[in-house]
Amino acid sequence: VEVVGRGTDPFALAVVDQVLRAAGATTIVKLTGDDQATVDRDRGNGGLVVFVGGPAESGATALALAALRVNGPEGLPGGGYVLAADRGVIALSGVDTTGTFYAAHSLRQLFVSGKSRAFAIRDWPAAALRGVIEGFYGAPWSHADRLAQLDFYGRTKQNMYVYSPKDDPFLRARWRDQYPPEQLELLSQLVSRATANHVEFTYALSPGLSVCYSSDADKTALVTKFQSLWDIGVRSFAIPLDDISYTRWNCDADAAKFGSGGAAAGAAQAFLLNRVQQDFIAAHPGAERLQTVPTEYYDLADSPYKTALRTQLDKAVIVEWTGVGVIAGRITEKEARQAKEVFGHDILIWDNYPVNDYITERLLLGPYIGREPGVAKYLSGITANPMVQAEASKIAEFTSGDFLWNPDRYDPDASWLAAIADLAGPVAPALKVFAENNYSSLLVRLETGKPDLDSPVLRPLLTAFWSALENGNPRDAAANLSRYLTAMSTAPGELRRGMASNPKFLAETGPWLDQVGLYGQAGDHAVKMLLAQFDGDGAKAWAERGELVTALKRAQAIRVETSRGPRNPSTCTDVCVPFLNSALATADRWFGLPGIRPQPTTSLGTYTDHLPERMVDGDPATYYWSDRAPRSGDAVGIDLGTAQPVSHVDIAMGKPTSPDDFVHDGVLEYSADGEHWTAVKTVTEPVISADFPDGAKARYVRVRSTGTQIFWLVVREFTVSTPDS
Ligand code: LTM
Repeated sequence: VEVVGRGTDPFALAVVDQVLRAAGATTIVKLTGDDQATVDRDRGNGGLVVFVGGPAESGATALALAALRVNGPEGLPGGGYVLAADRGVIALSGVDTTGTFYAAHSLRQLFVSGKSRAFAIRDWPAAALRGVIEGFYGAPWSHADRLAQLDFYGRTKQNMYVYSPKDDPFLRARWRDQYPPEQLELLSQLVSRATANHVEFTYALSPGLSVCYSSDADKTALVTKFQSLWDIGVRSFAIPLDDISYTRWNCDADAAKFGSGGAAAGAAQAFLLNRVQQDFIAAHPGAERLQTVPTEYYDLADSPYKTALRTQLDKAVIVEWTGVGVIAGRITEKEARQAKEVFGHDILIWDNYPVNDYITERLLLGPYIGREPGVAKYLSGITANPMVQAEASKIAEFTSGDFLWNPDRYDPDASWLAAIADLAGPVAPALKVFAENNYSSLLVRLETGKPDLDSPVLRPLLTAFWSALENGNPRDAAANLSRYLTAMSTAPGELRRGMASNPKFLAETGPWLDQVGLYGQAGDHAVKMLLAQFDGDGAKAWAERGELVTALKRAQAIRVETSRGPRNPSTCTDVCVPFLNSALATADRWFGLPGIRPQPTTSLGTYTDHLPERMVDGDPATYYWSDRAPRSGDAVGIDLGTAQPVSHVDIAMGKPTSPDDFVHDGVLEYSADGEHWTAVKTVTEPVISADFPDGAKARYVRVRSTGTQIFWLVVREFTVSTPDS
């Protein structure tokens, strides 16, 4: 029996229904608690009686709590609740309807975990605003992604979603245009789903690329657009002004009215925002507070721009800030307090984690770290900016939501394991292996001030294996290492089978899954190769070497299309490839092969998929292509892994269709330690063939530009020979 009131939250009730049915209830009777006699009679019938609704929703729950000797939720912050159970009675009582909804989700968690039948929980969030801002560059999330996200926020007790995808034309490039009806209908579905999950849907319009701040017409265009969203139920609005120029006006009228410089930009933005605040937000009872992202969103240094915002922007407006740095490694309590002072407004953090639009070859699957618990005291809240990969973002989102609920008790590692279990269910162990090989980010651990690195489990296993091999007793360490490498190689298959009901996750992570699997395979062959060599079994070692090289090549040939062009995924970063190269170098010494396995080095970026690896792939038809012309000091070359005797170098730059793409003015040089360099010859031609001086030892060989070049750089092959090769 469910005992409800007239105001009981229907969405909380739906969750309770699901929980009871999943627990085996076949008949659920709903009674209104207003009729105490009815409730008493039913309790006498011996069924489970569930009271749903806080003081504002149902009068009956208070009586049930009193009978259970548990205090009600009165006085808790918004979203707080009391959940209690004993002797066939369960009571869910939120301080508001959101609190009751959260109580229902906590009940679900308790039922799933099979924990005790008698409990009394009093729970509330530390931060008022907790959620996600879809604010990245690149392909916006799909409608299905967003619906799934909103459900996820609801059950992880996050109450905010900001709709701000940079590449939705109706938000930035064509911000003045009204949505076509079919798109408005989709937004309307998102708003309804957000409501059902007690999530505030914030609509963020970014006019900064073309707006004329002083123009009546543009203010009207903004308000008209907001009104169209208000009409479909949106009650929360933002005007982000990040990633725009404030040294250039979009109209002469702004120059005439505000002048120039940072103070003028702040004044212009405050002028427009204040008008929207007055003409739209204040004129719409029920509207949430307006939010903005200032153009200086990434630091704490006071400036004429920030002074203008601080003194002229309406105090009702909430200002978003990313912490110190666009991707803040850590955010301290002190910084949060300073942000409030410097910007002079309530602060909402736009946290650029796990967003990967600036490193599209990586997935960021580690936990949320580096934010001091005390930040919640000074902030309105935090919204995390996620990855293009919506489903994979849930790992980090789960943990940031967890932090915001109770930062003092937050344990990133425990939260991360819970996030993985939540996403993968029975195949959580495989997801854990996958995630720990896509783990590093720019965030740092509060305890150490250092970032998490990729492959935290694999690293010590490798170290133990190398030292055991050197000590002549490699079996146990090899077995431990192989067990983990096998888990890496089987993880893709296990996840593809075990998470078949989440095809989106599998599709968006596919190239990374394949690569982790192949590195696992290659690593396993490396261990077998080195053990065979240890046993003196050359034939087996050679066969394993072949398998290793095949798997490594396949891993490095994987491509993923991203907003920054095609990329080779980067998993197990700085661990797998160096291990495989060292294993090959060790084996090749034993086989009597030259043992040179150069890694490409470059100070330049890469144009599309013409990756640096292509200058060491032995194929002159493929090439590395820089993404700009080399400046003085830029260099391209190879790293041989260890300092060793070198005899000759051949370099082929340029290509038939871009014959000038070479270093016209440079020097060829080598170094054993990367610090002290010896020049071999000056470089003025695209093709170089040179001998090293007798007795030369090098780990690094490079061509360094000594002047500013006009042309980009193509390197087809960069080959170094040893005296015995
Ligand atoms: O961080 C902000 C306020 N703006 C942009 C984001 O849209 C972008 O996703 C991140 C990460 O590249 N950096 C920004 O500057």
